[in-house]
Order: sequence, then structure tokens, then C-alpha cells
Amino acid sequence: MRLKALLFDVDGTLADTEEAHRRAFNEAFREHGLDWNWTKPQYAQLLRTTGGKERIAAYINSLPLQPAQRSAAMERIGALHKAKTAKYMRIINAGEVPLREGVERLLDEAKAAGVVLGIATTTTFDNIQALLQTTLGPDALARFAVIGAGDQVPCKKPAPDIYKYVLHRLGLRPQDCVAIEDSTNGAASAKAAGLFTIVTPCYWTEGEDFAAADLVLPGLGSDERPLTDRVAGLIGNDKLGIEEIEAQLKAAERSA
Ligand code: XBP
Ligand code: MG
Repeated sequence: MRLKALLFDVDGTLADTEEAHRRAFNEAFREHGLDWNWTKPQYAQLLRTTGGKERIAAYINSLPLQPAQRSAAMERIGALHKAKTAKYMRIINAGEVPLREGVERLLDEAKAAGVVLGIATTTTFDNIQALLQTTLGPDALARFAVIGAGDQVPCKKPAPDIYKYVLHRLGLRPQDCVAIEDSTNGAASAKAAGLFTIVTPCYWTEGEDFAAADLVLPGLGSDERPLTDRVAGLIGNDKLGIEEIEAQLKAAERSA
């Protein structure tokens, strides 16, 4: 088997979590006496900045504030983000956000095939733990050989840092691994780290430009929701599995 590891993004890829993030941000703002309320269209724009703390900073920078007010607002970011994380975890722990279709199947297939699993995300480690344990059970973290998260690297996506960090920890070459992402920022990060990159857009990223990606599919496909004939024609099956990923990786290598 050429494929050694599958590296997953979390938000939008393992699960469509961004509405839960948006709710948590707004609840935290309210709790801290701020009248900030991020609407869905506004949040779609704000998502261009990855990372919750960085997103709040981008929002503060967009407000018409005096310099002193702006720096006072910036000083509140740490406390706001801590409150947001607690609220987000409460939503996730309540089981409100399921894994995307086909994710658990692909994780199981990878294990059976001896393909290592890794995570490369900008979100906070506690958020990943909550999502994985709620959806896959208490031992879920052990499925992943490396979890690269949040502030473990200096620069968040679209910088390649988090993927490079995970590859380094795994001791693997990028050409032997595949990234699964949902966004332009995520795909840019994975490609800049030298990875074959598959994108399954989510509600928030549909319509973004994925020209940099190697393969774009509406989802991974499952028995309940197989990929449509047109999409299945691209990968030779109505579900994206380890065999199909391996075939895509080899085809890309031949044409390189
Ligand atoms: C997703 C994100 C995350 C969440 C917020 O990007 O940008 O920052 O929106 O998470 P990607 P935190 O899927 O490309 O990793 O608030 O925990 O930072
Ligand atoms: Mg994502």
C-alpha cells in the first residue's frame, strides 16, 4: 500500500461544526455584555480568517473604533474565546452535531487497511476531543496517531505549518499521505505542505474556489447516501474508500 496516512481537517470536514461555533461566539459575546451578533452571511465572510481568536481580532479590526477602544477590545479576546470554547463544547457534548456522512466508515476502513490517521486543524484541542468522544465514543482519540491543533504551530491555515507539524510527528513524507479538507484555506495549507488534497465542501464553503485541490467531491458517500453516478464515475465507486484514495494517489504520481 502506497498510502500511509490520512490526515483530516475537523471543522467542516469531520463534521459541519461552524453553526455551533457561530452560536457559541454569539453567546460568549452576550455573556460578556457585548452587542456583537454575527449573522450567518457575516460569519461566512469571517470564516476566511481561520482560528477563533484570530477571527475575533479580524472582526474588531473591521469595527469603526478609536485606537484606545480597539486595543481595549483586543485585550478581551482571550477571555471571550475561553467562554466561547466552553459554550461550543456544551453544544457538542449534547450530541447536536453528528459526523458527516461516510466519515466513520472511512476511519474504520483506514484502520482495517493499516493506514494511520492524523488530524490537522486550527481549532482548539478540547473541541476536537469533545467532538470525537461524543460521536465515536470514549476511546476515539486513540484512533489518531497525531492530533495537530490550534496554537501548536505559529501560523494557522492557509499556512502549511499544521500539516508539516503532523507529518513531522508521524515521520512520514507528504507524498505518502492524503489530506481531507472542506475549505480553500484548508486546501491551500495541505497543498503547501505537499499533500494530495481531497476537498469535500460543507455548507459554509460550498462555492469557494478549490482549483488548488486534487479532487473535489460533494462528500465521502455511504451506503445510505451513495455518491451520484457522475461523481462516482470520477473515483470508480459510489463511496470514497481506501482503495479509491490509493488509486487517486498513484494516478497523480504517474501524471506528475
Ligand atoms: C476552522 C476554524 C476554526 C473554528 C473555530 O478552520 O477556523 O477556527 O471556526 O475554532 P479549519 P476555535 O477547518 O480550516 O481548521 O475557536 O477553537 O479556534
Ligand atoms: Mg475546515
